[in-house]
Amino acid sequence: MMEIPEFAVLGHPNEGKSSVVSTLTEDDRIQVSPVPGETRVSKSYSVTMDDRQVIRFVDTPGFQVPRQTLSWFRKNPGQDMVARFITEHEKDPFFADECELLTPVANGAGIIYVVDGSRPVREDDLAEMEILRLTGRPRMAVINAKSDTRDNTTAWKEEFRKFFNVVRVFNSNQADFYERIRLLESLKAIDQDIEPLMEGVINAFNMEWEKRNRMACAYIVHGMEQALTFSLSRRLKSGMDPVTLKEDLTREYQEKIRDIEQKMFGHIRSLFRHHLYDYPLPACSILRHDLFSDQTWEMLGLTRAQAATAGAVLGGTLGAVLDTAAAGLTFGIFTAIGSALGAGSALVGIRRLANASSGLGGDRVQVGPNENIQFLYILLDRALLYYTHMSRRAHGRRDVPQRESHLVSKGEKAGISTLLTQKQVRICLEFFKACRKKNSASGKNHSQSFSRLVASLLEDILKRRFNP
Ligand SMILES: Nc1nc2c(ncn2[C@@H]2O[C@H](COP(=O)(O)OP(=O)(O)O)[C@@H](O)[C@H]2O)c(=O)[nH]1
Ligand SMILES: [Mg+2]
Repeated sequence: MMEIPEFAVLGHPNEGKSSVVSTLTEDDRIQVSPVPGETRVSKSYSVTMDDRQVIRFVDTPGFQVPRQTLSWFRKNPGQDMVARFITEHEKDPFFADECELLTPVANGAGIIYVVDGSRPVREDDLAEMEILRLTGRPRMAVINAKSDTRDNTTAWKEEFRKFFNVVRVFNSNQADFYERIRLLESLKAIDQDIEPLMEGVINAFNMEWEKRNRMACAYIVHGMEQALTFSLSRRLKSGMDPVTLKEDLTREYQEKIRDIEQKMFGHIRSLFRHHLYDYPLPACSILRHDLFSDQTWEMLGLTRAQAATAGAVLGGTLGAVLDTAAAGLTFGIFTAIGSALGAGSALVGIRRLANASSGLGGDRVQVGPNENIQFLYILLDRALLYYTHMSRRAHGRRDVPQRESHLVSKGEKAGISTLLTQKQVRICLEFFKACRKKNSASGKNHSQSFSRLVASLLEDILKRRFNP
Protein backbone atom coordinates (compact mmCIF):
# COMPACT_ATOMS: atom_id res chain seq x y z
CA MET A 1 0.00 0.00 0.00
CA MET A 2 0.94 3.66 0.12
CA GLU A 3 3.88 4.70 2.31
CA ILE A 4 1.88 7.51 3.92
CA PRO A 5 -1.91 7.62 4.08
CA GLU A 6 -3.58 9.54 1.29
CA PHE A 7 -7.21 10.66 1.13
CA ALA A 8 -9.07 12.24 -1.74
CA VAL A 9 -11.57 14.86 -0.63
CA LEU A 10 -14.56 14.57 -2.93
CA GLY A 11 -17.99 16.10 -3.26
CA HIS A 12 -20.26 18.48 -5.05
CA PRO A 13 -18.83 21.89 -6.09
CA ASN A 14 -18.88 24.58 -3.42
CA GLU A 15 -19.64 22.30 -0.47
CA GLY A 16 -16.40 23.07 1.35
CA LYS A 17 -13.93 20.48 0.05
CA SER A 18 -11.08 22.95 -0.24
CA SER A 19 -11.93 24.42 3.18
CA VAL A 20 -11.77 20.94 4.72
CA VAL A 21 -8.40 20.23 3.09
CA SER A 22 -7.14 23.64 4.18
CA THR A 23 -8.12 23.09 7.81
CA LEU A 24 -6.85 19.52 7.94
CA THR A 25 -3.48 20.41 6.46
CA GLU A 26 -3.26 23.78 8.26
CA ASP A 27 -2.55 25.29 4.86
CA ASP A 28 -4.29 28.63 4.44
CA ARG A 29 -2.86 29.11 0.95
CA ILE A 30 -5.29 26.63 -0.56
CA GLN A 31 -7.81 28.40 -2.75
CA VAL A 32 -11.24 28.54 -1.11
CA SER A 33 -13.81 30.30 -3.23
CA PRO A 34 -17.46 31.31 -3.05
CA VAL A 35 -17.67 30.67 -6.81
CA PRO A 36 -18.42 27.00 -7.59
CA GLY A 37 -16.19 25.13 -10.01
CA GLU A 38 -12.95 27.08 -9.50
CA THR A 39 -10.93 23.98 -8.69
CA ARG A 40 -10.34 22.23 -12.02
CA VAL A 41 -7.44 19.94 -11.22
CA SER A 42 -6.79 17.61 -8.33
CA LYS A 43 -4.00 18.83 -6.12
CA SER A 44 -2.25 16.96 -3.38
CA TYR A 45 -1.38 18.66 -0.08
CA SER A 46 0.74 16.95 2.50
CA VAL A 47 1.05 17.65 6.18
CA THR A 48 4.70 18.08 7.08
CA MET A 49 6.00 17.71 10.60
CA ASP A 50 9.68 17.96 11.47
CA ASP A 51 10.41 18.00 7.72
CA ARG A 52 8.64 14.70 7.32
CA GLN A 53 5.45 14.17 5.35
CA VAL A 54 2.94 12.31 7.52
CA ILE A 55 -0.33 12.34 5.59
CA ARG A 56 -1.69 13.63 2.27
CA PHE A 57 -5.07 15.03 1.28
CA VAL A 58 -6.04 15.58 -2.33
CA ASP A 59 -8.27 18.53 -3.14
CA THR A 60 -10.41 17.77 -6.19
CA PRO A 61 -12.89 19.45 -8.54
CA GLY A 62 -16.54 18.76 -7.70
CA PHE A 63 -18.73 16.18 -9.43
CA GLN A 64 -20.33 17.69 -12.54
CA VAL A 65 -22.21 14.83 -14.15
CA PRO A 66 -22.73 12.26 -11.38
CA ARG A 67 -25.80 10.62 -12.94
CA GLN A 68 -24.14 9.97 -16.30
CA THR A 69 -21.03 8.75 -14.50
CA LEU A 70 -23.07 6.42 -12.31
CA SER A 71 -24.88 5.01 -15.32
CA TRP A 72 -21.50 4.12 -16.94
CA PHE A 73 -20.35 2.50 -13.67
CA ARG A 74 -23.50 0.39 -13.53
CA LYS A 75 -23.03 -0.76 -17.11
CA ASN A 76 -19.35 -1.57 -16.64
CA PRO A 77 -18.93 -3.39 -13.34
CA GLY A 78 -15.90 -5.40 -12.34
CA GLN A 79 -12.20 -5.06 -11.62
CA ASP A 80 -10.45 -1.69 -11.95
CA MET A 81 -13.70 0.05 -12.72
CA VAL A 82 -12.38 3.50 -11.82
CA ALA A 83 -9.22 3.14 -13.88
CA ARG A 84 -11.22 1.88 -16.86
CA PHE A 85 -13.62 4.81 -16.56
CA ILE A 86 -10.71 7.25 -16.67
CA THR A 87 -9.02 5.55 -19.64
CA GLU A 88 -12.25 5.60 -21.58
CA HIS A 89 -13.17 9.24 -20.86
CA GLU A 90 -9.76 10.88 -20.60
CA LYS A 91 -10.23 12.98 -23.71
CA ASP A 92 -13.94 13.62 -23.28
CA PRO A 93 -14.53 17.19 -22.02
CA PHE A 94 -17.97 16.17 -20.75
CA PHE A 95 -16.32 13.92 -18.12
CA ALA A 96 -13.21 16.07 -17.58
CA ASP A 97 -13.91 16.90 -13.91
CA GLU A 98 -15.06 13.35 -13.14
CA CYS A 99 -11.82 11.90 -14.56
CA GLU A 100 -9.78 14.42 -12.59
CA LEU A 101 -11.50 13.77 -9.27
CA LEU A 102 -11.46 10.01 -9.65
CA THR A 103 -7.74 9.84 -10.52
CA PRO A 104 -6.49 9.84 -6.90
CA VAL A 105 -9.08 7.15 -6.10
CA ALA A 106 -7.81 5.03 -8.99
CA ASN A 107 -4.32 5.51 -7.54
CA GLY A 108 -5.35 4.04 -4.20
CA ALA A 109 -6.39 7.01 -2.07
CA GLY A 110 -9.06 6.63 0.58
CA ILE A 111 -12.18 8.78 0.25
CA ILE A 112 -13.48 11.66 2.33
CA TYR A 113 -16.83 12.77 0.94
CA VAL A 114 -17.85 16.31 1.95
CA VAL A 115 -21.36 17.74 1.98
CA ASP A 116 -22.86 20.96 3.23
CA GLY A 117 -25.08 19.71 6.02
CA SER A 118 -27.26 22.80 6.00
CA ARG A 119 -28.91 21.90 2.70
CA PRO A 120 -31.24 18.97 1.99
CA VAL A 121 -30.17 15.72 0.30
CA ARG A 122 -30.74 15.74 -3.47
CA GLU A 123 -30.90 13.19 -6.27
CA ASP A 124 -27.40 14.08 -7.53
CA ASP A 125 -25.92 13.43 -4.10
CA LEU A 126 -27.30 9.92 -4.06
CA ALA A 127 -25.69 9.30 -7.46
CA GLU A 128 -22.34 10.58 -6.15
CA MET A 129 -22.55 8.40 -3.05
CA GLU A 130 -23.43 5.36 -5.10
CA ILE A 131 -20.40 5.96 -7.37
CA LEU A 132 -18.17 6.10 -4.31
CA ARG A 133 -19.72 2.93 -2.91
CA LEU A 134 -19.09 1.15 -6.21
CA THR A 135 -15.39 2.10 -6.13
CA GLY A 136 -15.12 -0.14 -3.09
CA ARG A 137 -12.53 2.15 -1.54
CA PRO A 138 -12.51 2.85 2.23
CA ARG A 139 -14.59 5.95 2.69
CA MET A 140 -15.83 8.41 5.24
CA ALA A 141 -18.53 11.05 4.91
CA VAL A 142 -18.00 14.47 6.42
CA ILE A 143 -20.85 16.84 7.16
CA ASN A 144 -19.54 20.38 6.95
CA ALA A 145 -22.43 22.66 7.86
CA LYS A 146 -21.93 26.00 6.12
CA SER A 147 -24.82 27.67 7.88
CA ASP A 148 -25.94 27.52 11.52
CA THR A 149 -29.51 28.46 10.76
CA ARG A 150 -30.51 25.46 8.67
CA ASP A 151 -29.62 21.99 9.78
CA ASN A 152 -30.21 18.84 7.74
CA THR A 153 -27.59 16.82 9.54
CA THR A 154 -30.03 14.12 10.62
CA ALA A 155 -31.27 13.52 7.08
CA TRP A 156 -27.71 13.34 5.80
CA LYS A 157 -26.67 10.88 8.47
CA GLU A 158 -29.52 8.60 7.55
CA GLU A 159 -28.52 8.53 3.89
CA PHE A 160 -24.83 8.25 4.64
CA ARG A 161 -25.23 5.08 6.68
CA LYS A 162 -26.12 3.20 3.50
CA PHE A 163 -22.99 4.27 1.66
CA PHE A 164 -20.16 4.97 4.07
CA ASN A 165 -18.16 3.17 6.73
CA VAL A 166 -17.93 6.21 8.98
CA VAL A 167 -19.80 9.51 9.23
CA ARG A 168 -18.47 12.61 10.96
CA VAL A 169 -19.62 16.14 11.53
CA PHE A 170 -16.61 18.36 10.92
CA ASN A 171 -16.90 22.07 10.51
CA SER A 172 -14.03 23.30 8.39
CA ASN A 173 -14.46 26.87 9.65
CA GLN A 174 -14.48 26.05 13.32
CA ALA A 175 -12.55 22.85 13.84
CA ASP A 176 -9.67 23.18 16.26
CA PHE A 177 -6.77 20.84 16.88
CA TYR A 178 -8.81 18.36 18.93
CA GLU A 179 -11.49 18.09 16.26
CA ARG A 180 -8.81 17.44 13.66
CA ILE A 181 -7.48 14.65 15.85
CA ARG A 182 -10.98 13.19 16.24
CA LEU A 183 -11.38 13.17 12.48
CA LEU A 184 -8.07 11.35 12.09
CA GLU A 185 -9.21 8.88 14.75
CA SER A 186 -12.33 8.22 12.71
CA LEU A 187 -10.26 7.58 9.62
CA LYS A 188 -8.67 4.66 11.46
CA ALA A 189 -12.03 2.96 11.48
CA ILE A 190 -12.70 3.11 7.74
CA ASP A 191 -10.24 0.32 7.04
CA GLN A 192 -8.41 -1.94 9.41
CA ASP A 193 -5.38 -1.97 7.11
CA ILE A 194 -4.66 1.71 7.57
CA GLU A 195 -5.06 1.60 11.35
CA PRO A 196 -1.33 1.32 12.19
CA LEU A 197 -0.49 4.03 9.67
CA MET A 198 -3.08 6.33 11.16
CA GLU A 199 -1.79 5.64 14.67
CA GLY A 200 1.55 6.99 13.54
CA VAL A 201 -0.07 10.05 12.00
CA ILE A 202 -2.02 10.86 15.16
CA ASN A 203 1.13 10.45 17.21
CA ALA A 204 2.99 12.86 14.96
CA PHE A 205 0.14 15.39 15.22
CA ASN A 206 0.14 15.19 19.00
CA MET A 207 3.89 15.55 19.28
CA GLU A 208 3.95 18.50 16.93
CA TRP A 209 1.16 20.18 18.90
CA GLU A 210 2.97 19.70 22.17
CA LYS A 211 6.19 21.07 20.73
CA ARG A 212 4.39 24.03 19.22
CA ASN A 213 2.81 24.98 22.53
CA ARG A 214 6.08 24.56 24.35
CA MET A 215 7.67 26.97 21.91
CA ALA A 216 4.79 29.44 22.09
CA CYS A 217 5.26 29.51 25.85
CA ALA A 218 9.00 30.10 25.46
CA TYR A 219 8.42 32.97 23.01
CA ILE A 220 5.93 34.61 25.37
CA VAL A 221 8.16 34.34 28.41
CA HIS A 222 11.20 35.52 26.48
CA GLY A 223 9.36 38.47 24.94
CA MET A 224 7.94 39.52 28.28
CA GLU A 225 11.30 39.27 29.92
CA GLN A 226 12.79 41.50 27.24
CA ALA A 227 9.97 44.03 27.56
CA LEU A 228 10.07 44.11 31.34
CA THR A 229 13.83 44.50 31.61
CA PHE A 230 14.22 47.02 28.83
CA SER A 231 15.43 50.51 29.66
CA LEU A 232 17.01 53.41 27.85
CA SER A 233 19.19 56.15 29.22
CA ARG A 234 20.94 59.14 27.78
CA ARG A 235 23.14 61.88 29.15
CA LEU A 236 21.54 65.20 29.78
CA LYS A 237 23.91 67.62 28.12
CA SER A 238 24.02 71.23 29.24
CA GLY A 239 21.41 73.37 27.62
CA MET A 240 19.29 70.34 26.84
CA ASP A 241 15.67 70.48 27.85
CA PRO A 242 15.13 67.51 30.19
CA VAL A 243 11.46 67.28 29.35
CA THR A 244 12.16 67.01 25.63
CA LEU A 245 14.83 64.40 26.23
CA LYS A 246 12.47 62.37 28.36
CA GLU A 247 9.74 62.56 25.81
CA ASP A 248 12.13 61.41 23.11
CA LEU A 249 13.35 58.54 25.23
CA THR A 250 9.81 57.57 26.13
CA ARG A 251 8.87 57.43 22.46
CA GLU A 252 11.93 55.32 21.70
CA TYR A 253 11.12 53.10 24.63
CA GLN A 254 7.57 52.55 23.39
CA GLU A 255 8.82 51.78 19.88
CA LYS A 256 11.14 49.15 21.22
CA ILE A 257 8.47 47.53 23.38
CA ARG A 258 6.07 47.42 20.41
CA ASP A 259 8.81 45.87 18.38
CA ILE A 260 9.47 43.19 21.00
CA GLU A 261 5.76 42.38 21.11
CA GLN A 262 5.39 42.27 17.33
CA LYS A 263 8.32 39.88 17.07
CA MET A 264 6.77 37.65 19.74
CA PHE A 265 3.46 37.67 17.85
CA GLY A 266 5.23 36.89 14.60
CA HIS A 267 6.84 33.81 16.12
CA ILE A 268 3.54 32.55 17.51
CA ARG A 269 1.83 33.13 14.19
CA SER A 270 4.36 31.13 12.24
CA LEU A 271 4.31 28.35 14.82
CA PHE A 272 0.62 27.96 14.07
CA ARG A 273 1.26 28.25 10.33
CA HIS A 274 -0.94 31.23 9.65
CA HIS A 275 -0.16 33.34 6.62
CA LEU A 276 -3.50 34.99 5.88
CA TYR A 277 -4.72 35.44 9.37
CA ASP A 278 -2.93 38.25 11.11
CA TYR A 279 -4.56 41.61 10.97
CA PRO A 280 -7.27 42.66 10.62
CA LEU A 281 -8.15 41.21 13.93
CA PRO A 282 -11.61 41.86 15.35
CA ALA A 283 -12.26 45.58 15.34
CA CYS A 284 -12.80 45.83 19.05
CA SER A 285 -10.09 43.42 20.04
CA ILE A 286 -7.55 44.94 22.35
CA LEU A 287 -4.93 43.67 19.94
CA ARG A 288 -6.12 46.26 17.47
CA HIS A 289 -5.22 49.01 19.85
CA ASP A 290 -1.77 50.19 20.43
CA LEU A 291 0.02 48.72 23.40
CA PHE A 292 0.24 52.18 24.92
CA SER A 293 -3.15 53.57 24.05
CA ASP A 294 -5.70 54.52 26.70
CA GLN A 295 -8.19 52.03 25.29
CA THR A 296 -5.82 49.13 25.89
CA TRP A 297 -5.54 50.00 29.53
CA GLU A 298 -9.23 50.52 29.83
CA MET A 299 -10.22 47.35 28.04
CA LEU A 300 -8.01 45.37 30.34
CA GLY A 301 -9.93 46.84 33.20
CA LEU A 302 -7.79 49.74 34.24
CA THR A 303 -10.05 52.76 34.18
CA ARG A 304 -8.63 56.11 33.28
CA ALA A 305 -8.78 57.11 36.91
CA GLN A 306 -6.95 53.98 37.99
CA ALA A 307 -4.32 54.48 35.33
CA ALA A 308 -3.81 58.04 36.50
CA THR A 309 -3.61 56.96 40.11
CA ALA A 310 -1.06 54.35 39.23
CA GLY A 311 0.92 57.02 37.45
CA ALA A 312 0.70 59.34 40.40
CA VAL A 313 1.86 56.69 42.82
CA LEU A 314 4.75 56.00 40.59
CA GLY A 315 5.57 59.67 40.19
CA GLY A 316 5.67 60.01 43.94
CA THR A 317 8.22 57.28 44.40
CA LEU A 318 10.33 58.70 41.65
CA GLY A 319 10.15 62.15 43.12
CA ALA A 320 12.17 60.92 46.08
CA VAL A 321 14.82 59.47 43.83
CA LEU A 322 15.10 62.72 41.96
CA ASP A 323 15.49 64.79 45.10
CA THR A 324 18.52 62.83 46.07
CA ALA A 325 19.83 63.28 42.56
CA ALA A 326 19.69 66.95 43.32
CA ALA A 327 18.27 67.78 39.97
CA GLY A 328 15.80 70.45 39.14
CA LEU A 329 13.17 68.07 37.94
CA THR A 330 9.91 67.91 39.73
CA PHE A 331 7.05 65.57 40.19
CA GLY A 332 4.95 67.65 37.85
CA ILE A 333 7.00 66.77 34.81
CA PHE A 334 6.12 63.11 35.09
CA THR A 335 2.42 63.62 35.14
CA ALA A 336 2.79 66.06 32.26
CA ILE A 337 4.56 63.42 30.21
CA GLY A 338 1.92 60.96 31.24
CA SER A 339 -0.90 62.91 29.77
CA ALA A 340 1.02 63.90 26.65
CA LEU A 341 1.96 60.37 25.65
CA GLY A 342 -1.01 58.38 26.90
CA ALA A 343 -1.81 56.63 30.10
CA GLY A 344 0.73 53.90 29.50
CA SER A 345 3.68 56.22 29.54
CA ALA A 346 2.78 57.53 32.96
CA LEU A 347 3.55 54.10 34.25
CA VAL A 348 6.87 53.79 32.56
CA GLY A 349 9.61 54.43 35.04
CA ILE A 350 11.23 57.70 34.20
CA ARG A 351 14.16 58.53 36.24
CA ARG A 352 16.99 60.95 36.32
CA LEU A 353 20.17 59.59 37.78
CA ALA A 354 23.10 61.51 39.08
CA ASN A 355 26.15 60.09 37.46
CA ALA A 356 28.22 60.08 40.62
CA SER A 357 30.42 57.08 40.04
CA SER A 358 31.89 57.98 36.65
CA GLY A 359 33.13 61.30 37.85
CA LEU A 360 32.30 62.78 34.48
CA GLY A 361 29.47 64.68 35.98
CA GLY A 362 26.21 65.29 34.27
CA ASP A 363 22.89 63.66 34.78
CA ARG A 364 21.37 60.87 32.85
CA VAL A 365 17.74 60.46 32.07
CA GLN A 366 16.52 56.91 32.11
CA VAL A 367 13.27 55.51 30.82
CA GLY A 368 12.29 52.03 31.88
CA PRO A 369 12.28 49.39 33.05
CA ASN A 370 8.58 49.81 33.55
CA GLU A 371 7.78 50.31 37.20
CA ASN A 372 4.21 49.12 37.19
CA ILE A 373 3.11 45.53 37.58
CA GLN A 374 0.07 46.32 35.40
CA PHE A 375 2.47 46.43 32.49
CA LEU A 376 3.20 42.74 33.01
CA TYR A 377 -0.50 41.89 33.01
CA ILE A 378 -1.09 43.88 29.86
CA LEU A 379 1.75 42.14 28.05
CA LEU A 380 0.54 38.79 29.33
CA ASP A 381 -3.11 39.37 28.43
CA ARG A 382 -2.25 40.52 24.94
CA ALA A 383 0.08 37.59 24.35
CA LEU A 384 -2.54 35.13 25.58
CA LEU A 385 -5.21 36.71 23.42
CA TYR A 386 -2.99 36.59 20.37
CA TYR A 387 -2.17 32.98 21.12
CA THR A 388 -5.89 32.22 21.48
CA HIS A 389 -6.57 33.57 18.00
CA MET A 390 -3.66 31.79 16.38
CA SER A 391 -4.14 28.42 18.07
CA ARG A 392 -7.88 28.23 17.48
CA ARG A 393 -8.33 29.74 14.07
CA ALA A 394 -9.21 27.09 11.46
CA HIS A 395 -7.02 27.48 8.39
CA GLY A 396 -9.94 26.84 6.06
CA ARG A 397 -11.73 29.91 7.29
CA ARG A 398 -11.59 32.95 5.03
CA ASP A 399 -13.90 35.54 6.60
CA VAL A 400 -12.82 38.26 8.95
CA PRO A 401 -14.43 38.04 12.36
CA GLN A 402 -16.32 41.23 13.08
CA ARG A 403 -16.61 41.33 16.80
CA GLU A 404 -15.65 39.62 19.95
CA SER A 405 -18.77 40.34 21.93
CA HIS A 406 -17.27 39.23 25.21
CA LEU A 407 -14.66 41.96 24.97
CA VAL A 408 -17.07 44.79 24.33
CA SER A 409 -18.81 45.04 27.65
CA LYS A 410 -17.65 48.30 29.14
CA GLY A 411 -16.08 48.55 32.52
CA GLU A 412 -15.42 44.87 32.68
CA LYS A 413 -11.92 43.60 32.68
CA ALA A 414 -11.35 41.41 29.66
CA GLY A 415 -7.94 40.02 30.45
CA ILE A 416 -7.18 36.58 31.79
CA SER A 417 -4.93 38.11 34.39
CA THR A 418 -7.95 39.10 36.51
CA LEU A 419 -8.75 35.41 36.88
CA LEU A 420 -5.39 34.49 38.35
CA THR A 421 -5.28 32.92 41.77
CA GLN A 422 -3.36 34.47 44.66
CA LYS A 423 -0.55 32.03 44.11
CA GLN A 424 -0.34 32.83 40.41
CA VAL A 425 -0.36 36.55 41.12
CA ARG A 426 2.58 36.00 43.46
CA ILE A 427 4.50 34.21 40.72
CA CYS A 428 3.89 37.16 38.40
CA LEU A 429 5.05 39.57 41.03
CA GLU A 430 8.25 37.64 41.69
CA PHE A 431 8.96 37.43 37.98
CA PHE A 432 8.32 41.15 37.63
CA LYS A 433 10.68 41.96 40.48
CA ALA A 434 13.35 39.66 39.14
CA CYS A 435 13.14 41.29 35.71
CA ARG A 436 13.54 44.72 37.20
CA LYS A 437 16.52 43.68 39.23
CA LYS A 438 18.05 41.53 36.53
CA ASN A 439 19.08 39.34 39.39
CA SER A 440 20.43 36.34 37.52
CA ALA A 441 20.50 33.71 40.29
CA SER A 442 17.02 34.10 41.73
CA GLY A 443 15.79 35.47 38.38
CA LYS A 444 16.24 32.10 36.76
CA ASN A 445 14.00 30.42 39.33
CA HIS A 446 11.33 33.06 38.98
CA SER A 447 11.44 32.83 35.25
CA GLN A 448 10.98 29.06 35.49
CA SER A 449 7.94 29.39 37.74
CA PHE A 450 6.55 32.06 35.48
CA SER A 451 7.17 29.85 32.47
CA ARG A 452 5.23 27.03 34.12
CA LEU A 453 2.42 29.46 34.87
CA VAL A 454 2.25 30.60 31.23
CA ALA A 455 2.30 26.97 30.06
CA SER A 456 -0.66 26.16 32.29
CA LEU A 457 -2.55 29.22 31.04
CA LEU A 458 -1.96 28.16 27.43
CA GLU A 459 -3.33 24.75 28.27
CA ASP A 460 -6.37 26.32 29.91
CA ILE A 461 -7.00 28.29 26.75
CA LEU A 462 -6.70 25.22 24.54
CA LYS A 463 -9.02 23.22 26.73
CA ARG A 464 -11.32 26.24 26.77
CA ARG A 465 -11.31 26.52 30.53
CA PHE A 466 -10.94 30.24 29.84
CA ASN A 467 -12.62 31.95 26.97
CA PRO A 468 -10.90 35.23 26.35
N1 LIG B 1 -19.72 29.74 6.83
C1 LIG B 1 -19.08 28.71 6.29
N2 LIG B 1 -18.67 28.81 5.03
C2 LIG B 1 -18.01 27.76 4.49
C3 LIG B 1 -17.73 26.59 5.22
N3 LIG B 1 -17.07 25.73 4.42
C4 LIG B 1 -16.93 26.36 3.24
N4 LIG B 1 -17.50 27.58 3.27
C5 LIG B 1 -17.56 28.56 2.18
O1 LIG B 1 -18.17 27.96 1.06
C6 LIG B 1 -17.53 28.36 -0.13
C7 LIG B 1 -17.02 27.15 -0.88
O2 LIG B 1 -15.98 26.53 -0.14
P1 LIG B 1 -14.84 25.70 -0.84
O3 LIG B 1 -14.06 25.06 0.24
O4 LIG B 1 -14.09 26.51 -1.84
O5 LIG B 1 -15.74 24.60 -1.58
P2 LIG B 1 -15.31 23.52 -2.67
O6 LIG B 1 -15.78 24.05 -3.99
O7 LIG B 1 -16.07 22.31 -2.28
O8 LIG B 1 -13.85 23.35 -2.62
C8 LIG B 1 -16.41 29.30 0.27
O9 LIG B 1 -16.88 30.62 0.14
C9 LIG B 1 -16.18 28.96 1.72
O10 LIG B 1 -15.65 30.04 2.44
C10 LIG B 1 -18.18 26.52 6.58
O11 LIG B 1 -17.97 25.56 7.30
N5 LIG B 1 -18.85 27.62 7.06
MG1 LIG C 1 -12.44 23.67 -4.14
